[in-house]
Amino acid sequence: MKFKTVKTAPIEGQMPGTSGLRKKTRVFMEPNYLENFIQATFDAIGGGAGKTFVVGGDGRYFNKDAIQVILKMAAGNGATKVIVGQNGILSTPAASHLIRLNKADGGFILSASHNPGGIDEDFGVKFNAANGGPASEALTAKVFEATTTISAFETIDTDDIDLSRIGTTSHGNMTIQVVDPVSDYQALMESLFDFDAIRALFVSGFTMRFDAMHAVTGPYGTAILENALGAPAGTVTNGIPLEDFGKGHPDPNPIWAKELMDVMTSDNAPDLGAASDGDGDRNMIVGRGAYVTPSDSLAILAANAHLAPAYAAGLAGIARSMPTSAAGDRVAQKLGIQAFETPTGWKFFGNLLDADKVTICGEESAGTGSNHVREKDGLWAVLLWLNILAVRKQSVSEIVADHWKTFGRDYYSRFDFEAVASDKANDMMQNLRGRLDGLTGKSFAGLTVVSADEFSYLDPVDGSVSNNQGLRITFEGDGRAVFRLSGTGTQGATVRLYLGQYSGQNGDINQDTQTALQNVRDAAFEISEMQATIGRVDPDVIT
Ligand code: VG1
Ligand code: CO
Repeated sequence: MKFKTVKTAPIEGQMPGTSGLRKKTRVFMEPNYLENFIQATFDAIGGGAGKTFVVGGDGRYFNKDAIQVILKMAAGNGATKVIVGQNGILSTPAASHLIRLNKADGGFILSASHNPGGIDEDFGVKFNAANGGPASEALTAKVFEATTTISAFETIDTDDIDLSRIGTTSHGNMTIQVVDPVSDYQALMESLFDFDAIRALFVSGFTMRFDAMHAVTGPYGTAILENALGAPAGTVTNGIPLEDFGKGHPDPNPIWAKELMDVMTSDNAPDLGAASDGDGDRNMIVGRGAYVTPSDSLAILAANAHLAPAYAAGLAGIARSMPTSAAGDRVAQKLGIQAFETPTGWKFFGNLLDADKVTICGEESAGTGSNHVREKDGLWAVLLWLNILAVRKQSVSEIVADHWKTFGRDYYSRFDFEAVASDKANDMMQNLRGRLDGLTGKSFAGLTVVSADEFSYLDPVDGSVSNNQGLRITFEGDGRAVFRLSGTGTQGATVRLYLGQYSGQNGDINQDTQTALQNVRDAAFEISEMQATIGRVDPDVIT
């Protein structure tokens, strides 16, 4: 083993987005591309010397190669220890847990989440800090800064390290501990939920289908749902992680998890359907013929969390990202606890969780999680649902209907316009931004604007401010439209339009979602002048 300093030069565009640096896989495979970003991260955290890191990824194409690069660079930068998932596999929440459990100084998670995988698809790298959560905006800014001035990176000369066997090996001054990706995570889940009650639920004949979408949650789902909780073999489908996710799009929503949706709306539908994404931090919940919107799922989990052992003492507070519906806020109000509204991305929940201001957090994009880790956690959400179903002994649709009767219903839908030319998308946002001040009181498609602003967030814990976090317009009659540009895409711009319409306890809570949202949708199209600016009003994906 020999230490080696390799000369390099800055590479443009290494600015992390909502969740790490995401690019086409071939971009990551270009000479020094990954190395530069990893070295910049070590530099931004004050070096790797004497530190412990966790490394793992969702198993997509290039995962194994990237991990070898990172392990060698960790040694080159003087790290003491790296904990890595067997065969390089770790789900995002499991990696977050390992960082916390081992009091590591941080971790590298290799994933582009729900984006497809393969040599012609997407790859990503995320750095999580010592609290187990995504790097703060301040830290990502430092990493980016370091990518613009980099001149060399540190590594070692050695053969590839065998990650197929569990155990600890020495590599010069650094040890590498290969761990089972599932066992510590499973122990954490067992400490949070009433596994006996869930086991009894399955014994009573309750049926479920968990679609791992050929991504990282396969081994987790099989170990926990089938082996530990006694769900019949075959409950987990598409359970073997593949480098290209079976050429699918591992995004758990009714569009991309169509195979599951078809089963859930058929005569043979099991009691519960669930799916997770590429790296295991998202979840979709669907009852027999009843899709639960992620915003509702957050609210329902919060309202019922006390039924699970870990949350029996109640919640400190509830946080949601701004585009997420206010359903969770209504629960917080009833429980007499605080509700927080943060920008999109899990990094903004970290401080609130660390300061014990909130226990449960969620995003409209199918992310829900709690203070057990510092990431959203797909399987955790599924297990909390199962725990609630085991205690309430009602169906998913009964629980949802009961929730709407108590709190009213937040109709919700997101329209995504993908691969829009970046300049056009920016023009559309700039045009709308420039007119926000004059919108209040004006009517669009028959709806009067009550307020219009650009969301900025003042972090109540560290006082930092994050500007430009989405344009939001509220209408008379409790409707809302939000516009923002995605920060996870790898091609052009993705415009997201989030639509919401509240209908109170006495309102009509049984409408078709798109019908209920028609007025806000028409008003949003008119206000944004989308047709004129980006040339389209037909979304690629509606969730
Ligand atoms: C999207 C979602 C956001 C989520 C982020 C990372 O970001 O909207 O809610 O936190 O992905 O999730 P954006 O900027 O594209 O809207 V994951 O599961 O892709 O790591
Ligand atoms: Co994800």
